[in-house]
Amino acid sequence: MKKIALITGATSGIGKATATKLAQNKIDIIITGRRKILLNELGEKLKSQFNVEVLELVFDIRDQAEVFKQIKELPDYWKRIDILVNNAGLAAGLDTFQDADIDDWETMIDTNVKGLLYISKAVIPLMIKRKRGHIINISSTAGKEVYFKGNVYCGTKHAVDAINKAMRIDLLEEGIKVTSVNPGMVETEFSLVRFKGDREKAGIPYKGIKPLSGEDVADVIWFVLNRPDHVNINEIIVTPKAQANSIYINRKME
Ligand code: NDP
Ligand code: 8X3
Repeated sequence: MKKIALITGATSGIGKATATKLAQNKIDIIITGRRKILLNELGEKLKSQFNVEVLELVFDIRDQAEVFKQIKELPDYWKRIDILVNNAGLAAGLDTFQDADIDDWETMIDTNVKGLLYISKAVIPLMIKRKRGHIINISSTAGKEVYFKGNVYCGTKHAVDAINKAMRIDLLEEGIKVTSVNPGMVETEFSLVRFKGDREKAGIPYKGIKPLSGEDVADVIWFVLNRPDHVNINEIIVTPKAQANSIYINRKME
């Protein structure tokens, strides 16, 4: 029987690349995000290119009631979720604590932490019923070290790191694997979103280095998912060669 994966935030970047990688490997995919057109485009492409089933769910992960409704109303076939990739997330702004916009903080906490909790809480009972499943939580190097002006974004990713560990303990008896994938700098829409559409500012973090691509992270996710059943990778940190961690970056390599 074919496996089913649900990937949040599949309209771009890491989520889109992961959906593509899993579809390439004949996994049926539920893709989610707010941008309907992008989801539809990706859905059509995956279906025609890889001959898999794709279900597109358009919703805002911050909307608790909507998240639970979407999962509850899944057709029976799609309720057999084997893999949940908790990927939807963002950074909003890069400011000192004293200058940061409180709305940006709310957005990051509501999306990166609360959204991840809602979708997990909705999907996990389906996995428990089948005593199987694998949850991949996309954290970050920002969940390992705090950097200047990263304050609340780093806080949300540290929270994901802690939630990841907690999930693994609580789900141990249920036969469900839990892994965090912690990437360093990946060139996606992330920086453009963080700097609210300012392309010049968005390019600055990647100056002088070759960042990871969404596909690089998708490869790591596939490696994690593709271990034998008795093996779990608890967490994995992946950075560009030019990055030692959140703080130390060699910009003279390129
Ligand atoms: P992108 O901006 O390219 O993708 C983010 C995805 O999240 C989009 O598909 C977006 O979909 C979705 N999303 C954002 N907010 C919401 C929301 N409220 N409801 C539903 N979906 C939402 O960034 P990345 O691919 O880089 O980011 C993916 C994850 O990886 C994030 O959790 C990020 O924190 C993490 N990460 C990124 C790194 C990087 O350097 N890029 C490094 C380490 C971790 P839509 O806008 O259509 O709703
Ligand atoms: C995204 C990576 O370094 O911009 O999580 O915070 S970083």
